[in-house]
Amino acid sequence: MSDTHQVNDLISIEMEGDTALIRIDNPPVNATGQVVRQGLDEAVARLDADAAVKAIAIYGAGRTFVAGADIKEFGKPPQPPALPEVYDRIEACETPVVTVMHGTALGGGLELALATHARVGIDGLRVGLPEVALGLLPGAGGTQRLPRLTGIPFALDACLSGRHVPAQEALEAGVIDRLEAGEPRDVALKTAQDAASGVLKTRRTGDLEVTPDEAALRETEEKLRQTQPLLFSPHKIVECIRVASETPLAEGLKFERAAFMECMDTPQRAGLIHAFFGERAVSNIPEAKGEARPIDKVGIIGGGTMGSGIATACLLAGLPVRMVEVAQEGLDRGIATITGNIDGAVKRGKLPADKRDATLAMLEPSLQMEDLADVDLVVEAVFEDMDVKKEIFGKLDKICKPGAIMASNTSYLDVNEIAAATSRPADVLGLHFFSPAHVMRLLEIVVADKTAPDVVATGFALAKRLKKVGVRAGVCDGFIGNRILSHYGKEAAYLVLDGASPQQVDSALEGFGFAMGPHKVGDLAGLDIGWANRKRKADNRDPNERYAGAVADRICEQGWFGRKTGKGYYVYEGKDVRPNPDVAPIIERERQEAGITPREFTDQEIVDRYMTAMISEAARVVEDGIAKRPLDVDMVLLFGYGFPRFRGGPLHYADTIGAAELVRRIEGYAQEDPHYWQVPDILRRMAADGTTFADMNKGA
Ligand code: 3H9
Repeated sequence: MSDTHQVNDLISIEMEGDTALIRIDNPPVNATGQVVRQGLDEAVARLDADAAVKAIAIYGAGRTFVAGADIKEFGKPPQPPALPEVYDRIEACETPVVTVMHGTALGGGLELALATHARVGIDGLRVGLPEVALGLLPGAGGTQRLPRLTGIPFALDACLSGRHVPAQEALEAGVIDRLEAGEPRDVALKTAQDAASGVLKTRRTGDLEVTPDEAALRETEEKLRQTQPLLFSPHKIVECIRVASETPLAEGLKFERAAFMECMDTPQRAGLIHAFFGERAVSNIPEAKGEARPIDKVGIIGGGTMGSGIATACLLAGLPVRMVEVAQEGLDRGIATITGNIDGAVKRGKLPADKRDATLAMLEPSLQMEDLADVDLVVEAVFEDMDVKKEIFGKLDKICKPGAIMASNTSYLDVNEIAAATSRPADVLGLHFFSPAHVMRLLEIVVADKTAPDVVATGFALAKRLKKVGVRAGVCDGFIGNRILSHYGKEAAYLVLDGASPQQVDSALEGFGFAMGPHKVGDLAGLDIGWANRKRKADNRDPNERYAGAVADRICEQGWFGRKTGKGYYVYEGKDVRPNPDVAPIIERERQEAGITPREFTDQEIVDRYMTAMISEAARVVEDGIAKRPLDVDMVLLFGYGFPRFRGGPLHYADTIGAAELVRRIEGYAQEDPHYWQVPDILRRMAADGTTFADMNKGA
């Protein structure tokens, strides 16, 4: 007979003969918030004091074991008991305590298991210490106990990659002692009985010694210095693991705790946690939650880089694709690109090799638009020309079945105008993918005036299916991302005209954390794209605006479009990349023609001006309602534009500067160029009432 009682709302104890089962029930992911910590502490203390209890097993209710500490508590005043203290008390118990894990055991969840005296995984389990992705380190014993079980190389890899380790690998590495099948409660009972009878060996992890491995530590330190010089927590992780190999557990835990608190105090931790919740919050809007239309087959118009990338993304998600091109040559090129993409996915381990052929077989190439009659969604991905797009949508209107969704992958154009070319604008929206579309995670879901709610919901459902981060955007030139980009892109050009070199601008921004500076990005994307865009807008150029495209235009006139032509701002020869020596004279001539006396900029000035420009336009995008919340802008920049994740996004970063300082900066810059530098009204209001973008995220 079992006898169950609640320790508190989230923790219960079930007695089965001389064994006890502790159940953690804190949906959705059993995070160890204060009530869980308190309940666990009480339950274990009570059972350990009971001489009739021969073994204790801890398991989780619901879809997963414990996914870690409760991230929502971070940055707030800590509430006792602290997680490491609870775990130390569990490890110290006289009664054997074992853990049974299912789903994912992550961070503080795995650390709980490491502090118990044996660990059993249920098939399908994944374990990991992903704290590094939050700017933290495993702070409840993970850096000290894991190397005692697995050795240093495995612990370094687990803590620095944060990856979710499959159960079999965890078993082989010594993280878990057994792998079993069954329901968590049943396996927990059997495990407790085995521990009580001695069939399952139990021991304290802290009693084990770490095998020293100086070479692995040195090599990792050196690699991190080169690859992650700006991040704080990875370096601290290595320090902690080194200490684990040199000192007894108690001292190591003290060191780890201090290092964890240091990480907790960094702005990187705040930025990365903003990114964690932002990624989830973008789809936490009523429009995303409505009923979606079923999508079983996708049509794609255009086999260029974008069309092929979108087709690849759909195929990898198991969605059949019909791809239409106007000429056989274009179709062949598209098929070749998709085949290459799929082979790349196999090589990178994204697709099992035995699924390659079946995945490619879901692609149906066609030269007839009429073949799109049976698809549920069409994504048009031809070049940016309004007349061409209108013609295509006019045809689609006649071809597509009732209820089919018609989407444009336009990156700038007016989706209302495109929708008006059909008799069913409610079925039209923008789905703006980012190149390469099978790799980049951002999808802007552009909602036009007449787009139906279930069409918007389908956009979000598609993003989820393609494992993308779908962000709602309103209609304007460039939507969220490209509108902001075209503004701060000008500042990069002004900096060069006024005295910085393209290389200095790039290296200053790489020093801030961008993977690549704007000129390298331009070379990679193709300078001809911006050139075409500037020509498109030439007739409507504002005479008061300082022209930013002069240098880039001269470069393009030489036929230098960046990487694909071997030359742009840089020269590309194999792996060798160096500044293009012919660009400096071009810049010089443009400065002379504009009567500019070049001046020196420090890297900090470059970063300040560039970031202030980005923040200004990002603020206006929120003010105009193109983005619903500041966090939507942040996620667009993080997932589509290489913004450094540890800085959280431009508007999260803006809060670290403060609205008043931003206004002061813009007013200062405006003395040179009052047209470009204008204080957004929203920023002025925020400066006056002392509010932040974070406040707006909370309110929305
Ligand atoms: C840590 O443990 C520190 C310790 O070392 C030391 C402490 C002293 N807390 O992702 P999903 C929410 S640091 C609070 O959509 P999935 C999430 O926001 C922690 N909330 O589901 C979402 O809420 P909503 C180390 C959390 O099935 C809901 O749960 N651990 C937490 O795609 C569902 O999440 C990690 O970093 C949390 N820890 O993926 C693991 N986790 O529905 C972080 C999730 O309101 N978590 N939520 O939007 C994950 O990686 C994934 O959530 C997981 C499930 C793989 C577990």
